[in-house]
Amino acid sequence: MSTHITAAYALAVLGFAVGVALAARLATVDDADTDRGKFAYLLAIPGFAGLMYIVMALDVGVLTVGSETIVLPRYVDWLVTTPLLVGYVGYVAGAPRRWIAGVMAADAGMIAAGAVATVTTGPTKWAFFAISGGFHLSLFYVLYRVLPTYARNFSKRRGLFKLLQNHIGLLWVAYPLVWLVGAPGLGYVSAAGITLIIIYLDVVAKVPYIYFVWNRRYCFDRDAAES
Ligand code: RET
Repeated sequence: MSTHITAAYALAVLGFAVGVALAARLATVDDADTDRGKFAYLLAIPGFAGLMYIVMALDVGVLTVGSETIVLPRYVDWLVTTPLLVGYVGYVAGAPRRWIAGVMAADAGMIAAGAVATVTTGPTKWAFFAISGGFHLSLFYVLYRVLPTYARNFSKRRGLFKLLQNHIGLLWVAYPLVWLVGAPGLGYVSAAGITLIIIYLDVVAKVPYIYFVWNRRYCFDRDAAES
């Protein structure tokens, strides 16, 4: 692995460390608020990503399956942390458990099918890409059509909900496009280029997300008092 890529992984680990520090403060701050925002749970997002990034920086877990290559820790990271990112948005919206579980399951399906698409070839690859894309669309449907009907009931939390909804809405469409132009798809962009783009996207998808919650941490309290 080139030193540039190793350096980018190391920088990302630093970024996730900032996310962990922020999430840790969020989890320990303001006595009674802690339960209402379920803040402790957010620690796992930059925490687990940081761990997988250390593994990637060490160049461990790059597997070759037939003619295809997969960076396994990347998919393990996504499989664990992206359902948490999207599930927490459901929690902020005040959605019932079945929708939170449903959107988390769709997300996990998207990542698992994407991993299969990455290591297969020919029609199988494109079938799994389509399955992953289908899960992606269903996730966006829940995010933009279902969750807002619940978020509407909260005056203060709604602001944080919209922020996280659009943060995901803007960033997450980039992933299938990057996959498409990279080696697992059409191969227009070099593996090193794709790796750098994904590192950047992953940090931006996770660390500012924690910051947004930190910034609006009191919204849970006020709405709880109102209802
Ligand atoms: C894949 C492959 C094929 C199709 C689709 C994909 C979507 C991936 C997404 C990943 C999001 C990752 C995030 C990481 C944060 O750190 C698996 C690339 C639809 C949406 C947000």
